[in-house]
Amino acid sequence: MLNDDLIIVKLGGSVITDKKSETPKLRTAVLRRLAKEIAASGKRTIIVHGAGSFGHPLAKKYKLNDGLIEESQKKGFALTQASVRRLNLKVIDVLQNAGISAISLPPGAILKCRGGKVAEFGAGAFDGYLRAGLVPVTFGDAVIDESKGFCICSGDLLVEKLACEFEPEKVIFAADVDGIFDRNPAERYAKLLREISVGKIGKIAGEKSRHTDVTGGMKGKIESIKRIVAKGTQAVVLNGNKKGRLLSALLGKETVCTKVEP
Ligand code: IP8
Repeated sequence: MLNDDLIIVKLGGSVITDKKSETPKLRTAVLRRLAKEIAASGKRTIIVHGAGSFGHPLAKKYKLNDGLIEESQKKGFALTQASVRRLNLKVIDVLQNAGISAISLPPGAILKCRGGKVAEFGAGAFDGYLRAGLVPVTFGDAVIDESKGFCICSGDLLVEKLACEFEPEKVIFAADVDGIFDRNPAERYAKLLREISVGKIGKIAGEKSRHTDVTGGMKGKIESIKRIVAKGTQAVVLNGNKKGRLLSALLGKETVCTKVEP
């Protein structure tokens, strides 16, 4: 389903929440600005957001990504879903206040995983809302896994699945770093890669997040990007904390970022 006027935007959990916090904490001002940038672009979008401090600490505490091993995890599963949905409703609220007709599509209600990979996917729901001129918003969630009971479905995995189904113009990851670096960006002499081909990205190590990230940080993102770009869609990684970069990328204007080309 080719949608060459559609852009998938991933709002990283480390951008829209305070990921270092062990308790859920929204970064309201950043989220409001990003919402305004999306609205100002006038682009047709699907928005995916990460879970940040609303999901990762709970998912880690109850070992949800290991699957269903013991009874006590069921409580953790329910608590995690409720928490990420609270975040999602806050995101929807901010997007609507910015003038975006955002509607929520919770993964826990519309998809199933198998072995940690998305198996059954409600693409029809996204398509229906897009055709109605609405903006579907989905997010990293705790979901049913047919082989291990349950698992964590990350926002990046959803972006990958959506990109595969909808073949958008591009996908944009608003992260908490300027893009993809040639080594750990915390290291001296780390260089931002402005443009890179999918063939070369395989050699970039990607750093696993230092915080309570159960879904792999930049390392996991690079794996998803490789698969998205291999299907012919351009991927852009930029810093969502820096004003105007998301808007520029949405409009196809030059900005500080990494572009991964097919
Ligand atoms: O923040 C993780 O999604 P992500 C979802 O996109 C949970 O990696 C529930 C931790």
